[in-house]
Parts: sequence; C-alpha cells; structure tokens
Amino acid sequence: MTNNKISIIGVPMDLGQSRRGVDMGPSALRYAGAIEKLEELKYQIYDLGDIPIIRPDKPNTDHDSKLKNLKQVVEANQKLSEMVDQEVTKGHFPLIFGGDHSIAIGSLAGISKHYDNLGVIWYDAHGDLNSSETSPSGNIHGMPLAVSLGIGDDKLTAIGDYVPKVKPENIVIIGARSLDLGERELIRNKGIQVYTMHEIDRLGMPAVMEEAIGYLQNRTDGVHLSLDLDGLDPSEAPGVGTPVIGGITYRESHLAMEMLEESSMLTSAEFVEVNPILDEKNKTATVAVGLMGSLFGEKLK
Ligand code: Z70
Ligand code: MN
Ligand code: MN
Ligand code: MN
Repeated sequence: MTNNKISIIGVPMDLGQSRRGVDMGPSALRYAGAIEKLEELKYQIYDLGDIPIIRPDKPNTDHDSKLKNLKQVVEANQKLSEMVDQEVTKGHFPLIFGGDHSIAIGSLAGISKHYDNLGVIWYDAHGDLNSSETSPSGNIHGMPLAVSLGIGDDKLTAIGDYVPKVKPENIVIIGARSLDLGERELIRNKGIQVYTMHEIDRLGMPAVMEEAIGYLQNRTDGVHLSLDLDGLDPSEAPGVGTPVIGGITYRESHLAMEMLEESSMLTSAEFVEVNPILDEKNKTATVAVGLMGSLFGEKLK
C-alpha cells in the first residue's frame, strides 16, 4: 500500500441480520492481532476504537418497515460515514472492522464523496443486492450494495446526503454462489461484473484477479475492498452467520490480496461478518488477519 497511515474503525453491528455474535467481530479481529500485524508491516496505525451501536429497546419493533432495525442501522451508518469521510480527508487509509455487512452502507457513503469513480470489489458468497421488495429476509446486510447504487429504502440511500455512491460499471463481485432472483435480475440489468465460483473454478483466481484489476484500473480513481468472510469456504472460515459451501480457499484469497497489493489501487477496505460465537477458536478472525497481512504487503522474502 502506498499510503502509510491507516485509520481503524470498529463497527460492532449485528442489527443488519438475525444472529447475535457478529457484534464481537471487531474484538475478534483485534484479539487475532490485526493491529500488531499492520504495525509489523511499518504502517502508522490510528485506532479510532469502536463506534457505539445503539440497540433497540425491543428487537424489530419498527412495524412501519419490513427492514429489521432500520432506525438503528441508519444511525450507525450515518455516524460511520462521517468518521470515514474525516479519515479520508486527513489522507488516511480507512480500514473498517465489522460487524455485519450492513456497515458497508456507511463506509461507502463516507469514502465515495472523495472520488468521481470509486471502484468496489465485493468479495462475498452473496450479492447483497436486495431491496425491501426483493429481500427474502428483511435483513439489511443483504442490501448494502444495492443501497450504494441508490436502490432501496430512502432512509438508507440518503445516508451521507447524496445518491448514489457507486456506479454499477465500477463494481466487481468475486466469490458469489448464493444469489436471490431479484439480485440476478439487477446484475443483468445493470451490467455488474460478477465472478461466481464457476468463473473462479474455470479461469483460476490469478486470471480472475488480473481481469478484475485491469477492468477497474481503466475506469476508477480509487478502489474499496469489501471483504465478507463468508466469501471463503466455511471449512476455512467457519465463524460466519451465513456459511455457503463451495467457497474460495484460503490460498486463493491470499493470492487475491497479494495481487491487489501489487496493483497499488486500493484506497480503503473493510473486513465483515466475523462471528466469534459461531467460530472455532477464533479461526475466522485469524484468517482475516492473515489476509490483511497479504493485502498490506507481507512477503516472506
Ligand atoms: C440473502 C438475504 C447475506 C451476508 C447473508 C442473504 C444475504 N441474500 N449477506 N450473509 N453477508 O437475506 O438478502
Ligand atoms: Mn455480504
Ligand atoms: Mn463519488
Ligand atoms: Mn455474504
């Protein structure tokens, strides 16, 4: 990474989905040595701690909306977007620790202000392209990419006070293997670039990343990596709320991170959906920290 200053923001959010424990993701990542790893790699770390998440008195009592915990998710993401915006203004690289994937709404709202053509790499088993109309669950963590395109509940798309945050042609999804019908339609209609597990199997991760990086290099002025740990295979990253078999391997993921590092294109990143309650001895956070090492230039020679 060319930027030597990294601002860490933890977002202990679990209100964008229905399983408790993902709110402990930031602690799990810190416990697995994220900060020490980045310091070892000679970065200057500004750890801003965790932003407060205000829980509802009773869960899901907002009957005006199909979306679970909408009010609380909006509040947290508004706060996150302001913090991220400030860190980018200072010239720091924002590195966000989730929390469930609904926090990408705030990350992208804060970051994209600073770019005309922000690229997004969505490393995930899922598309997270649902809206209240298409969502099978009402879980906002299945919606952040759609929201960032300006699609979805106004309260979500308006976070950061501008719409949209990203253009469909600046998005690359990697690792998809569980896409809902409405998501498939959106991908087709908007021409979003998707490398499903089929393409990863068929072409191999080196070719997929080479293509994805080349594609984004030609059209973007910054790139955000949104890495959902469920993009990896659950045998290697079991501590996630929605495991989907047949995922990306640990080794393929390391290579993907190394190729991103070599491209010098990345301007922000987030690691989300680590759930230590569902994990085996903090294995998933440890995997995430390992990937951060590769992403930030750890090499054994
Ligand atoms: C489904 C939904 C999802 C993450 C699961 C699942 C979405 N498409 N996202 N786990 N990270 O409910 O919208
Ligand atoms: Mn996701
Ligand atoms: Mn922009
Ligand atoms: Mn996912």
